Amino acid sequence: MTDPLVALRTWEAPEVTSWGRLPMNAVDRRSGAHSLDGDWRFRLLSAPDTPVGGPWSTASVPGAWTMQDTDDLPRYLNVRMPYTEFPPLSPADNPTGVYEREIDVPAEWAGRRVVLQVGAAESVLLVHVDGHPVGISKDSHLAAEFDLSGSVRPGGRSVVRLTVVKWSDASHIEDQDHWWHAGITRSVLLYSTDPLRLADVSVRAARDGELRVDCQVRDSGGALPAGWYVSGDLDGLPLAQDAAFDLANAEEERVSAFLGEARLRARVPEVRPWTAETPELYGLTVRLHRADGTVADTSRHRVGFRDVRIVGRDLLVNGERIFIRGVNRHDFHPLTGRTVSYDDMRADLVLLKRFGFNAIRTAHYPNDPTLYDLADELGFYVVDEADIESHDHAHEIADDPRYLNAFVDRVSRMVLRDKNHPSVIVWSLGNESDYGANHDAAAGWVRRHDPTRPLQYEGAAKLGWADPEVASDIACPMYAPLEDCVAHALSGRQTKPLIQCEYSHAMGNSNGTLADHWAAIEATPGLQGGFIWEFWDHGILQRVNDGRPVGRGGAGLYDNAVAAPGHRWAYGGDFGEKDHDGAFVADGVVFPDRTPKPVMYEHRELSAPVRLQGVRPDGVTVSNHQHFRGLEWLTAEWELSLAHGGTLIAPAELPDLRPGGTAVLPLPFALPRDGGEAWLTLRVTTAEDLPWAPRGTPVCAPQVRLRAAAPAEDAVGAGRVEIDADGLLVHPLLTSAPVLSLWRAPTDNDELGGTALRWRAWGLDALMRSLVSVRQEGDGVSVLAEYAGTTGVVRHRQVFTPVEGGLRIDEQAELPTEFDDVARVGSVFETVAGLDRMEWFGQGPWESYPDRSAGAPVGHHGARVDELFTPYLRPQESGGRHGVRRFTLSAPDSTGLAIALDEPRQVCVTRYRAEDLTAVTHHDELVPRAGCVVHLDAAHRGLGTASCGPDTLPSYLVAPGVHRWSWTLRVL
Ligand code: IPT
Repeated sequence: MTDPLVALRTWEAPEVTSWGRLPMNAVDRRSGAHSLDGDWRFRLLSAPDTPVGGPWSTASVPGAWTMQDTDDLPRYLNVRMPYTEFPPLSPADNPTGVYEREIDVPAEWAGRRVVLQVGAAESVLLVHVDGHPVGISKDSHLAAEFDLSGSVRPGGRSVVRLTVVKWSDASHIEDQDHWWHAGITRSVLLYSTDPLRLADVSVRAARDGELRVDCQVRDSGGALPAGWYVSGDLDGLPLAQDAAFDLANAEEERVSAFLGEARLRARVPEVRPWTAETPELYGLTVRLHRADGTVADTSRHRVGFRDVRIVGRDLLVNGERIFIRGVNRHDFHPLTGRTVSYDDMRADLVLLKRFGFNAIRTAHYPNDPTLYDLADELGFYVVDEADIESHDHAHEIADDPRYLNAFVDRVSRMVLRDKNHPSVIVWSLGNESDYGANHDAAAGWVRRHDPTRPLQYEGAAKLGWADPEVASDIACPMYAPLEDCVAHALSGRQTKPLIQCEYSHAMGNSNGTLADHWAAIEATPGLQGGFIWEFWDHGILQRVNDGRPVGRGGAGLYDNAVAAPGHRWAYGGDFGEKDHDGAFVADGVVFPDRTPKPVMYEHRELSAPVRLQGVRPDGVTVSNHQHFRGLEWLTAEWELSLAHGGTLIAPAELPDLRPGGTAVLPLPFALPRDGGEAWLTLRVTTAEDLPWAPRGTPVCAPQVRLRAAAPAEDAVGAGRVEIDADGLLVHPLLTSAPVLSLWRAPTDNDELGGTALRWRAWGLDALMRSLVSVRQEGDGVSVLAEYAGTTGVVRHRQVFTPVEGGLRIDEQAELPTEFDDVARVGSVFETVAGLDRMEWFGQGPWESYPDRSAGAPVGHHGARVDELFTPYLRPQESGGRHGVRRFTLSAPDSTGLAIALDEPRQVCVTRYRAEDLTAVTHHDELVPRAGCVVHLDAAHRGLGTASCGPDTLPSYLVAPGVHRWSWTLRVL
């Protein structure tokens, strides 16, 4: 007999969002459930209507089959669909996974209701039990539940078959920017309930301690039995029945009611409100009783008391205008694709807390349910986003009535699932799906069902940031230029909070101008922050020899951002896809193994809860930049860095400051007369063990300059300058003499923003040097050379003068007007092998660039040269240090080079030439050179975020005209 679920081709029917699926609810069923996770029998068919035959293999659940041992591999495309069929159609070649296993239904479940929960299946789930159709579900990122009571026998054994169709009408609205996978990606459970049960529990808990709990009750028989009632307590405090729902009065009518409703209330005295800074949770237990008082059902919830409101153009949490220091987060893992364990999710959030993030947008679908528990517990504001992105066919679908039900279904089921989480402060209708009637229908449902939270949708907001008609309470643009945001806030026309749903695209070496954004946000009423795109670099751990994903067994095969030999982080195109969007999938603030990229340190400093406001004669002004708490959870220590005197440490006493408060602390050190440039840093760490950080975890290190550098005079030296026939410096420790460099290995921003194209057109990557003259000048030698590109010529003069202990090199480069935006102007040279350590006085210790340097304090820093390079997935300019005053490169026996710069400069020391980096596509292909490749830059272009969004600001561009720099070179 033909299977009706197959015969109806439900995977090409957007009107069918489910069949036989139970309504979504927020009742907690985890305790007492039987896990069906593990190995299932598995067959991969080429299409859903292919007869199921052939031998079984096994697949692990939860898990995408694209990350297991099948020929259907992960595939990365951003906007474009991976096939040409128009919605709602699917390609004929449509991988379909058939999962099967036996379930034993306990005999004790006799008389109870038996429910199957499938955590997530991508993209259509068809359920059969013992060959009979039970149900259908769509939405790859929400659970589906089915009542199996009529299909299974307590004490008996049944066969459950879950058929998962990869491509469907639903794929057209799940066209998000990440890998395409398929399979059962979240856990599968079997549980039982009493026929009389809690159908849903809705909690409202306000910051004044007012608690309201609405319970829905159902019975399998349809009519409810007489006399049932609900009770509850909050950490032992009993809840009262609401009079309006007084069962005693209503009992007669309700005896045969189909849906029971009960409302419980409490007023919690001296409530401790929930905020992301103070994630105070209370334990709520709700019990459903039979008429004789015995308990038929129980549900446990954690409750946070808080309010979210928009007043004027401000988003307020508990009455305070908060800042959203957010990140976009996908459910991602380099070994499993989409399946994330509790430990993985916790590790994600712990890391975000440690780096100053306080908000998450669940891009672009409801994340794993556990994430919200962790966000409640650790303290994050969540923008919860529905699983709707129709990017490639956005315009057609937004108003297509066939998809109307799917839009409302996806948004409403998310709200029904997540409504009780205090962390969720805003609902989002989805991403990149144009704007149409289907959105308004979904928005209407949310506004009616949950008037306690604002709603946002970028696709609506972009029609007018202040437009009251569109379905968005928040102006939530993506990648809006900073000046447009500031102009809007200052225009007098702003009516809604401005919080960018995506900004500062973290692809490769990126996130330039983050500090400029935050300076503007903190200074401009109306701006409240945004969500960086994004948390992860979605590199999949791949074996290089056979090109297969490593899968779950790969835990030991990466470390400190780098994949083990023979492995790499795969991005688009690495699994043989013809059409793909390359490394655009690797655009996170952490590497695929969760190692923080340098931008994380920048972010940590920009979100510092404690700031130094400046130096006064009587001390340093310290301020509390939090919204809700004092500084008692922090401890600190002063550090004084002297350019010529090392580092001094002194204990610091943090003042008792309310949010927004300031105090003047006396200067902890008397400045020594001869220490030169001096910087005072407040090193702030956690004072006690916190759920997300052990005591002593760094929180921020605000810094002020106490004294500027005095101009240095180099004593005349007696040495000789040796110049070869090409006018190049000859030096025993240099294998390649200093020459002019205007080029960097293009970053992803340089490439995708189009700047690198101009550089190549100008020939900056292969300048032709020709010697013009060599002249004796006083004690020194002056060398003039020309560097010809394809369209312009740069004149470059170097004057080498002996100074005490070495040489001074004064350089000047004159850029023609056509070279109006180059990567750098500076010197590049290479050293002999063996100089493996760099010590410097300047900004550090992590990588920094002119427009991403706020998180790197000035001080004495040191590292192995190999550690200076940041292993971005696609090799590019990397490893720079901003504001370097002087440095040494030394061998273990302390011999080596000492370089001092005339001013703080951008310096980069790595094992790679720019052309080494451009010659390869993945980090594992790089072969380090034995010596050091050293760049000293008079000027270096900012990084910006032009791979998706604005380029750097004009002030970080390298202008044409004359550039001068000088430095000394000494042997240690
Ligand atoms: C925007 C998307 O919302 C996000 O999913 C991701 O693709 C990001 O950009 C870039 O990585 S859409 C983009 C076309 C503006």
